Amino acid sequence: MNAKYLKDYLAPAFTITHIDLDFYLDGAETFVTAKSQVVRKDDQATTLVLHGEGIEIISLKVAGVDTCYSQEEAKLSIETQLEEFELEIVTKLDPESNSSLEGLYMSDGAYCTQCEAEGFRRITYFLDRPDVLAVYSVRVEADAKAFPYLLSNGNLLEQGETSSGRHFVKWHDPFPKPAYLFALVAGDFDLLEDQFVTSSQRQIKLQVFVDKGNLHKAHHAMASLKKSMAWDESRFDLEYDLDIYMIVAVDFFNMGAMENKGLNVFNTKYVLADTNSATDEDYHGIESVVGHEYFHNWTGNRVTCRDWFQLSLKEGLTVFRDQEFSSDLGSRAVNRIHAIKVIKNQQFAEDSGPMAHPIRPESVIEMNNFYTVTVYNKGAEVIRMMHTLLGEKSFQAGMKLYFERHDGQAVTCDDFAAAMTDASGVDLSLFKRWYSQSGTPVVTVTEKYDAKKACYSLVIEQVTHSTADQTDKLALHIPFDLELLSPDGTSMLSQVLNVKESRQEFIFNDITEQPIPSLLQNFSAPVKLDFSYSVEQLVHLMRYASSEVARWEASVALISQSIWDNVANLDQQQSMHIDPRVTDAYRGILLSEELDHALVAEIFTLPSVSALIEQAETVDLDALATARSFVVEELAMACEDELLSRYREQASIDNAGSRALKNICLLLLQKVSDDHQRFAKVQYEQAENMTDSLGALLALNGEDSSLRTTLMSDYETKWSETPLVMDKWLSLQATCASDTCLQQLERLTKHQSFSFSNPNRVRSLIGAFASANTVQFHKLDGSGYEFVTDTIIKLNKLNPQVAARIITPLIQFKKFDQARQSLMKASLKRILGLEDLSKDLYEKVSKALD
Ligand code: BAL
Ligand code: ZN
Repeated sequence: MNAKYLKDYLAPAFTITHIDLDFYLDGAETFVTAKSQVVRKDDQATTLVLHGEGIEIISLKVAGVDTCYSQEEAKLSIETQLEEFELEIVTKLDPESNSSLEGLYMSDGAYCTQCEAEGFRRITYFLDRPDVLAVYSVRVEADAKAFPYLLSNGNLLEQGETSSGRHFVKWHDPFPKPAYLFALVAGDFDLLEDQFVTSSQRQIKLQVFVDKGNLHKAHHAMASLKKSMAWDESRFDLEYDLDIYMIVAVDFFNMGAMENKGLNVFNTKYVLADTNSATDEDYHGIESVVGHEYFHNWTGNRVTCRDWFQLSLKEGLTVFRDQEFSSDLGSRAVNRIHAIKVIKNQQFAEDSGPMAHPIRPESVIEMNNFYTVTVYNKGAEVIRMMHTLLGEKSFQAGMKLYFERHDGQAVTCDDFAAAMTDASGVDLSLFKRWYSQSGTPVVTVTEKYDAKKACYSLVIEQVTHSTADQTDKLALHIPFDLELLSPDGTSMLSQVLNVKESRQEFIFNDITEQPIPSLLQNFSAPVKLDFSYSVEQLVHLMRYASSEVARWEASVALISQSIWDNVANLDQQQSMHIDPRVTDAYRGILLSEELDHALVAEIFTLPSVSALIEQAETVDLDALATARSFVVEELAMACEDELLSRYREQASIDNAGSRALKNICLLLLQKVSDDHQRFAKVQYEQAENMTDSLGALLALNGEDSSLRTTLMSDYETKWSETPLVMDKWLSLQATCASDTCLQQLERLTKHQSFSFSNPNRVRSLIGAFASANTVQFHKLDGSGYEFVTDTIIKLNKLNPQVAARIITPLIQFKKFDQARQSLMKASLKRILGLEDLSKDLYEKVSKALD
């Protein structure tokens, strides 16, 4: 299985300017007629090479004449001397047996498509690459009763009846687009309609389609869409362009959602919500994903990627935009904390594992493997750093210039950076290394203070260690946000330093007292900070840092230090203990009146075992888990009174921040005494929303108990007919700390609420187990690895994309002891030995075993 390389990019020899698609939808007898207007771009080219996979050709005509072609490895070649011609291809598809959920497939009785990255080639033979932009006209015909709604991109042109109970609809999308943005949906839905009036007074019809009976759960998605449209106008001066914007929610979907022009297809998880069935976190996720897909209309659709190596051009930028949207609408600090956790807990792991790649990868075997936290989330951090360097005004000038230059084009990350540079005058030439260099820089800081001269200095050194994909690393341009606090907690200085070399010294004069530095504030660059903070300094930062994010960072550093100290104690066979200054600092947070409840909840959400693993080079997992449990219990015991009073205080307050705080207090109280189970029982029984129900169950999920069994069973009975709500139950089972967890999971793979063919179900049960139940997954008898491996093998043919997603924790074995490494490698070898191994799995497993 061959890799493709960025360095080999060639502009297309032919392009397609228009395509007329005719879909005759009829189960296993589905036909697609595609008439493409092909134009030669390269005078020398005489072979038109099209992409196509897993589809049957019924006929192929060039300029109206049946024509010979050759086929080899998902490519079809036609010899031609013509400059411009119509290519007509009829293909036959079987959407019902398409379990990969790429191309045209069925989701619960509805036809739908997923074409990014390379799904369109499973519909017809085409130039399926993002730099071929065509105008699409689409006719869809199907049975009128079973499929009353026939949807595609753009504006609706015409509809009518055909013979024997069938009907058709014609759509036209005036904006040229790459094939990955094509979409079709045919089905029977409930429809929520609304409208949005743009800043230039155009009326846009808004439609959200959901499965029958779910209309009452579509309102939050609709409200989020309207907020997104208004926000993109006010913050980015970007207006919607078509007359209609449609969202369709489907239960079978590999991704979260897809930004097809004018017709977004969404995973139900990011549309359906009411307070009974969805948590505050779900509500937030919906707002953020609806925003993300909407923002793609400009950053992705109007200006798209030249090739898939440039994926971060649209994804990094759009994640940055959705993060800003959430931060402008909600708590900036809490949103930032969530984004930082993704980088530290997941992206750093990717960077230090076998799939390390820069945000603009240089080689790819299966593109679906590169929809990663690196391309998306580190990509967003790179945009955020540009924003820090340029400031909001110049950044917006850069965006304006980017659209002026490139509207309607397929471009590169370099084109984006050039627009930013040209609009701002800021030299980004060194900064652009972030696009090509993988790995996480380690930034080591040492401080010096000369009281006599009132001079404080910081030496900042950076090094990026070699990664699986690259050995030679260069110094990066790192915006390093710094605050100096005086011993009484006042801010003495706040500044962003430009770190550009391997070693730099920064000198600050007139610093009359020894300051406490708040380093890399707001996580101003995606790097690992190495600074020997004392307990006193961290406690000071928790109390006084101006930035709420810095206070949270200090709390994570403080508690982590305490856990690692106890790992060392265990290694040396010494008893464990916790410094009272740590528990006092945490108690101080609970006693503080001024802090936002959501922020307090974040501070008390103590780092998970997997987050702690990312702080170390190698790990003794058993000692780490023991030390963590000890510290969490000690902290909870030391704060019991405050946790109880905070819990009681929030009980009746109806907002998300208070619920988050209440639920984390409840969870920590369970570590103190079984007596506190009664709070969980009452909360579950009296819950008026899913956040409270789930909060109670999560609090009890730390161990087996008869109460847990009773409540889990009650929940199962209550929600057995609501798949998204049962997903939460599956995840609770998968992340239960009990030693019997795995036996339970094996039984649950046969539960009526579970199905291997639905990605949401697989992610909720097996994905959650592998990624979030670190201790049980890494059990020394290898049973966790075996269980996940069996699932991956089952999914290899059924849905390779999902298989390759859930394998991630299994390929990240380097930090573990030899015994675990051997077991994990043996599992990977079992996968590598499969006949018909998918490209998706091959790429990850072969790199891991390399
Ligand atoms: N483009 C794939 C889904 C998303 O990132 O919006
Ligand atoms: Zn996206």
